[in-house]
Amino acid sequence: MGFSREVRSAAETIRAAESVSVISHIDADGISSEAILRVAITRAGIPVTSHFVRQLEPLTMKTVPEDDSLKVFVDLGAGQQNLLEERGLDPEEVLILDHHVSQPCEVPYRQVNGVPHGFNRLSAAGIAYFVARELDSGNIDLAKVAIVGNVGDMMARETLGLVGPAAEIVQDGVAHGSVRLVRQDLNCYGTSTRPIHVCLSYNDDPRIPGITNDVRGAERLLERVGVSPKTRDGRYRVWEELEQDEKKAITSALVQQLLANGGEGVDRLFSESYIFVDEAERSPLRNASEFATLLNACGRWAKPRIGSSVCCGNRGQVYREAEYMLNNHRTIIRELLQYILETGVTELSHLQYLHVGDRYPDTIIGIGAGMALGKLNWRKPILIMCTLPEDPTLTKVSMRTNEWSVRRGVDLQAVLTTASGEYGGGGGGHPIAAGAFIPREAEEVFVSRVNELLRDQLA
Ligand SMILES: [Mn+2]
Repeated sequence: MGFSREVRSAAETIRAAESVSVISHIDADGISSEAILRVAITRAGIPVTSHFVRQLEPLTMKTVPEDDSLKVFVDLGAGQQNLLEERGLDPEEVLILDHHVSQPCEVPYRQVNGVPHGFNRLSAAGIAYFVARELDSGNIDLAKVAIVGNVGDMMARETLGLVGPAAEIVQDGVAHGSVRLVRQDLNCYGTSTRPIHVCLSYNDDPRIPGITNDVRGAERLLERVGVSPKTRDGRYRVWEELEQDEKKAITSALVQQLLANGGEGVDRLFSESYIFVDEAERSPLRNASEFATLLNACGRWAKPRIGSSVCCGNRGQVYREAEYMLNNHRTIIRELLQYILETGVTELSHLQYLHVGDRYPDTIIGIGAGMALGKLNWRKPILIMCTLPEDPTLTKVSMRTNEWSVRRGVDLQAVLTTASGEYGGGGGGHPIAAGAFIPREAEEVFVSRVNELLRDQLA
């Protein structure tokens, strides 16, 4: 069955349901997927309830209600069909909307998934969106939320913009009027909220000598090209509000800085960005990547419903709570970063690593690892381990690297999948960021195995 037919048939399945239960994941993609489905199903006049899980495993299967609703698994389910089977779920009461690789299964559960059709850069929120649009063409107002999910799941990262069916969603958002597509924007995080020099100095894709990790260097660059970092009334300006010629002056200077250092990364200086014109300027909801961070903050601190509610357009008290989650998230990540830098990492030939014990929740150690990498030896991938309070026999592993290493052949997903598999664990992710669970007693041998695999990749 072609992808469009899968989408049409999923919409028919939903339309025919008496009631729907949505089971989704707590990250930005899962939260936005759930919001899209809940809004679209409610608009279709069908009662819907939602359930969030950190991951679908035997323990969390109990959140799947035992009733005769249609169970829509989104951003999960494809790889856990054995759990649905074990639970005895009938193919008639299940619909899977996922973008992860499917696990072979005896029961023919219905599924919409871009992967078998070669759409590898379409996240679950994208699939949920196509189903929602099939339910009612009026649902194109949800394109914006789908873009947040796709960007949050790094679908735009390698290609410097959304491609394939995800690019069609961007076009819908533009047609609807809620999305502004900027084709050649600065490839930088925080363009709607951070002071320009901070925004520039935090960026390491591409890594710019004299700017990356150097706030003073970034300030001097602004001075040199004559762009005032502040408004007349003394407030720091953000990238989004600069005049065209000011942006041009800065990017030209950045290109020169890169060329003066060998020219590596010039091709990654620009990327598409997606601005939400109906959101307040200088707010974290103003562009797709910052909106995604807000959702991740809600999810990682066990408040996915707050994030979902913001996706549905709720502001006021709900938005204040989401903002609180975001600020709290950032404070704790700063503490974690401080902890990593103060404790120090152990360096192996191709890897640096640290065990943070139970000091920080496993949902944020990857982010801390990513931030620490820029301040440590950024040429070596970083691996952070932590213990899981709910299961002391398991260790969570998070790894981060940068585009510089990926271009040289590093693939963290491959490394962690292989190494964790050898010790009876499991892992996944992306070349640049990946995670795994391993048995606690294997920690030491696991780390040296990862180092060996990285050495092989770079050979
Ligand atoms: Mn996803």
